[in-house]
Amino acid sequence: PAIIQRKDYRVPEWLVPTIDLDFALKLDATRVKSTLRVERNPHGEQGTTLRLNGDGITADSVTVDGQSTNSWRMDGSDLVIELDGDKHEIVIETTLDPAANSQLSGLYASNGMLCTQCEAEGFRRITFFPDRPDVLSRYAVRLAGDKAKFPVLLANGNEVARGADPERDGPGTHWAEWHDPWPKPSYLFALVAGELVANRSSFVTLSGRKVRLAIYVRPGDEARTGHAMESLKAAMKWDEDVYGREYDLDDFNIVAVSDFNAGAMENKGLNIFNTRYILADPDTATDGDYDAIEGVVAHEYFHNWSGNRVTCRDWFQLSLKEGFTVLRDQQFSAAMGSAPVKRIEDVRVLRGVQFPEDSGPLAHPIRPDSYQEISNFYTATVYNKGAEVIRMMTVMAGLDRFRRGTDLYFERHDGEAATCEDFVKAIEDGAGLDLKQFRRWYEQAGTPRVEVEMRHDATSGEVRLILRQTVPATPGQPDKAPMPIPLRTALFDRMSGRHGGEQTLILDDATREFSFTGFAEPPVLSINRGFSAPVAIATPTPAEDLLFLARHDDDPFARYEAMQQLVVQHLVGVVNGSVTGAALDQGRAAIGEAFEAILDDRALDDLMRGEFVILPGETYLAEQLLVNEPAAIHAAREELKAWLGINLGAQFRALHDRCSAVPYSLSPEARGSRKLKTQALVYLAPADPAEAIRRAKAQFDGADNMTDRQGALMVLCGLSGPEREEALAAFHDRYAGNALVIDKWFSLQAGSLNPKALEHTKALADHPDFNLANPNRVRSLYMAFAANPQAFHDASGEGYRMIADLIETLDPLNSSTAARFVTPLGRWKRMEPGRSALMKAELERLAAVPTLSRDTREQVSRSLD
Ligand code: HT7
Ligand code: ZN
Repeated sequence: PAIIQRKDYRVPEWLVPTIDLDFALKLDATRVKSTLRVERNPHGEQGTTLRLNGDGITADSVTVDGQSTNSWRMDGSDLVIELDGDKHEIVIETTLDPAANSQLSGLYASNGMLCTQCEAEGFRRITFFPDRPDVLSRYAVRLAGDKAKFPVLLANGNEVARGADPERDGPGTHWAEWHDPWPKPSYLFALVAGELVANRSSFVTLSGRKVRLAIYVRPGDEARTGHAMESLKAAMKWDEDVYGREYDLDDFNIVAVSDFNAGAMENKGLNIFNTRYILADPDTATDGDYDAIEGVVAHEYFHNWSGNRVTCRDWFQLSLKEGFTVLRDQQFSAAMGSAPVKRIEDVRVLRGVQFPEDSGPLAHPIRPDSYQEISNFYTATVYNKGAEVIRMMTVMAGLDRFRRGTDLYFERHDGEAATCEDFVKAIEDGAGLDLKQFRRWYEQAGTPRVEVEMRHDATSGEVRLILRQTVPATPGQPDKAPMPIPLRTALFDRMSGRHGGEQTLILDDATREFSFTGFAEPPVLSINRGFSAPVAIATPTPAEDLLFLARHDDDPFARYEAMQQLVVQHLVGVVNGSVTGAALDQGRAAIGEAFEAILDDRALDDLMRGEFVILPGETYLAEQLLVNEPAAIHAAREELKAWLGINLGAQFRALHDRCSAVPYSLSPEARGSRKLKTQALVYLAPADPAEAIRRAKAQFDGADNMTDRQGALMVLCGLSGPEREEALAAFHDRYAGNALVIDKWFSLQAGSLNPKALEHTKALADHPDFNLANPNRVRSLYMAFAANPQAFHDASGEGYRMIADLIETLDPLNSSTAARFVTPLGRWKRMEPGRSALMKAELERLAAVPTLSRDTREQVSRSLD
């Protein structure tokens, strides 16, 4: 298989300043006429061959400068034309079958409508083109189709004309013409045609221009678009206020589709969304769904500058737009709600998904050096670690200086296809930072481990803090150089419970020592506050210090972290056998005490309290162990939950009562109550199942919103009894036909703590509502299952077989979705021997499938290496 290397980048030989696209739209036979004006790139190699990428398409006709020609040939899937001049007009006609496009890349049909997904390499499935992000063109698009089937015709930019021309386009048709004034790469092209209704609004920009806003959905769904619209307007305002970025077209359109491979897509002026990130009302969407919609709507909007106005030179630079845009959406969501809660959630995702990626066979730097299939690199590393790397720049520079850097970046590179290096240089110049060594964060994979040693001299009152870093070896990178790690740090006086000011320590060598004075007693160390660097602090902290920080730290993240560490250190000890007998009792008692203090702390808001009482996840716990023992980790975590439920039963019952009395609203207080209400049930369930069932049933039956209903159903699902079956049936009946809610119904069962979750998942794959063609439905069942350690890691290996079978069946239909399921099987090297062999055997079985797609084959072979 061809391996594409970052170092092989060459500027394009030919540019395409303009492209006209003419679509005669039909669900099963769309004709595309593409007119490219091509020009030799004076900076490129001066060859005579124009290579136009294609994928699964054939040319019906090709003309050069108005003449039909035979100076073209197919080279694999690409169309190659020999040209003798410097400027030519090429016209190519293709015919597509969108209804047969199950890959959901290129032009495809979804529920009777037509839509596109071109990132990363979908445009070449529509027409032949130099399908690379550094070829920027002005697009003029004409769409024609049956007026009854496709009353709405949308493309990027501005609608410049519309009408009907039955002689040209056929009876019953209409057409629309869209021009996008902003040159863009092909991956940002989009069209939508279908029966859609719009929620319309407007936004007046910084400079007083009125922008028309519309969110298009299927008829009947428009009442559920209000939150997305409010999120969009808030994002537009925030980007002006915080980054000085104004919208640049007269229209901003969003379309929601139910068949979509990812969350959403930032096509210029025409964002296309998975319905999951648009539709919400209290009856069908949880508080988490509301937050996700706000974040994703903002993310796609922010791409208008970080991605569209300044795009990527090549796909190795993906983090240039994705890392930066994730940081921007995280900052936005923090500003819209509780900043500390948002930080905790973001770190939970990083540690639960990205840290395992960074320590596994698929580890790669945020700017990878090679790939076979780019869609495999839309990863937590490129997105979330990419955001953390830029966040560290904000820590080192401060927000004002960072803003000077981003202003310079946008000014220097507006209208260009840029690199990560361009971004770093602009921040360096604009913010006045020296990022020479910092560039290693772009080059090296792996999560740095920081060891901490504190030496205290009682006579002089000096404290010496010795910090050491190691960056673990990762595939292809056995040796690493030290990276600058900014650690926000405070030293607390034990007596007063206060510190004398926070400092940012930069650990920029393998070992560094920092000295502090004025400490009669050894202080308590609060380090990596706010999670200022994406590293693991490898040295255990004494439990008494963690208890101190959990009570006194004035950094909310550090306080949360102290609680988490207290639990992590205890559970890791239980699993590896070092915590037994009296130590086990003491450990539990300390955790119980800390929980009680959190439950009683009146100064804490409920949203934050809700975060404190979530135990570290099993994947994160597994990361702390050299050899993963999923059954032991699960048992230890469940036993601790039960112990807390028994010993703090009165508090959890009181909490459930208190929170159940708070009426529904979207206020932070009410949201906090809903979060805690279900958390209380989570602890009561293993401690007193009958009581938990009674309370969960009452919560389910009385719920006036999805957060409470889903929370109660989750708890019931994990238990056994008629209440579980009744609630599942009632939920299914109530929401029959509402795809997004039925997805929840699948997920709750596949992700459940119920010991029969494996059996239930198997049965659900045969449920009439299950549909392999819809990625949301596939993910709702199988991603939830693969993320459910006790079911997926069943000692029989049946869970592994089920995922491998899914990959094999799904791969020919939708390879990029299938490839994503390889990751959970890839963790075999860190697994205990029995399960490790079973996982590896499934990967080997997949590797032997001769017809495997490039996407899946790349992931399978990297996982086996
Ligand atoms: N930039 C978008 C990426 C995306 C995508 C990638 C591969 C296959 C399908 C896809 N749909 C969208 C989304 C984003 O990060 O904003
Ligand atoms: Zn993005």
